[in-house]
Amino acid sequence: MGSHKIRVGMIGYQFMGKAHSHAYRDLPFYFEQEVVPVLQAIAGRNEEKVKKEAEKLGFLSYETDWKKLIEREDIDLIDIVTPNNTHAEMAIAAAESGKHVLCEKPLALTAEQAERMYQAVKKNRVIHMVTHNYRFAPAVQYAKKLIEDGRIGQIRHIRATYLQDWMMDPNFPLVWRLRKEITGTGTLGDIGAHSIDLARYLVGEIDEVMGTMKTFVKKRPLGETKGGLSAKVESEHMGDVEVDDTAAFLANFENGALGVFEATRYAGGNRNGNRFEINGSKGSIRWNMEKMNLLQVYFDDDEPGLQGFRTIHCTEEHHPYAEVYWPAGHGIGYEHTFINLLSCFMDGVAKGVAPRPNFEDGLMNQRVMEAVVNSTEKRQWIKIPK
Ligand code: SOE
Repeated sequence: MGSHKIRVGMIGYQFMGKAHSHAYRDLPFYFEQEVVPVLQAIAGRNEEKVKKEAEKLGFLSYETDWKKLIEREDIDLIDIVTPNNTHAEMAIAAAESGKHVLCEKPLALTAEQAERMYQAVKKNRVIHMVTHNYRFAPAVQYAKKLIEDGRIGQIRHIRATYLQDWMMDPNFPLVWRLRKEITGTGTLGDIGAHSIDLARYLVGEIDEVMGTMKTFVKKRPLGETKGGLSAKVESEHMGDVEVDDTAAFLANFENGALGVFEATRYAGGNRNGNRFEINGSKGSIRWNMEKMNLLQVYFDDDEPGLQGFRTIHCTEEHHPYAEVYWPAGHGIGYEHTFINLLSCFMDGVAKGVAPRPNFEDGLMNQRVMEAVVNSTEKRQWIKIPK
């Protein structure tokens, strides 16, 4: 197959920078595709650090000003892995200079920003995607297939929880994920956004929500960690936590299904408990990221006496992506969700169509989150604007 190169310029290089760079590097190893990424350049403000990261992550060059990266003629795709408050300006500038854009989630701070981002990529006809990577776990894609094939019938419930515990210690510092001006919302945008994306993918559009949000630890030491999610700082200076430690909401879907959502960083013992259970008129499906290759399914027409949830290891030839990885039972991990997502992005570039989840999905997601915040403030059901 003939291939052409797409030259990647990445802005940022921490947790997500590492996940994305690794995925670009591994992509051609597993997927034979028409469009192949080249790690052309990376941007970060601190020269010493960005130089070191460029070498480690495998980029050919670096910039200390993201605007210069976007102006460069030897870059075709801008990948944004910086904190949320920077996404809109960067993505719009990238689109306006004719570059394809991949952006970390949540797409923006507000629905208004997300709308402008979506208009910019549409107007400039570039390929765009937002990195809701969990859609790309093979078990989740198989769940989607079972739903589309009608195997669980009409969907009535989704119970989606995203449970973490890495911020329970009150001495954990006021990192950017807790600073409203940088992050927008707390758990809602950081992890609840993933549950919303999974629900929209598997169940459909949300019509209205009723939310409640809480902040358990109201002051934290000032300072940043070294990039991980668990390091602590000692500081005498405290700052206010202005975002949610937990967000929960009820949702009515357009197709009549009912959703119950919960996102928290205070669910002790749950490190990355991204889970859902979907119940339909003919069966049920359950997934848990911590056992990401497994899917639990229940079919109501199973023989009486043998009914119950069965556990499927989604690594067989019948399952999505199995053919590019390992033999049955040899599972894949978190990092492969990003590789699978990028394979879609590259296909999208080859075909000239923005794959999903794209900026339109990011915008819809943002509208749901904004409605959850409004509902919490007003203590009433809020319709999602269309
Ligand atoms: C931290 O809460 C975090 O890394 C999120 O930012 C990611 O989106 C999620 O995938 C895992 O947890």
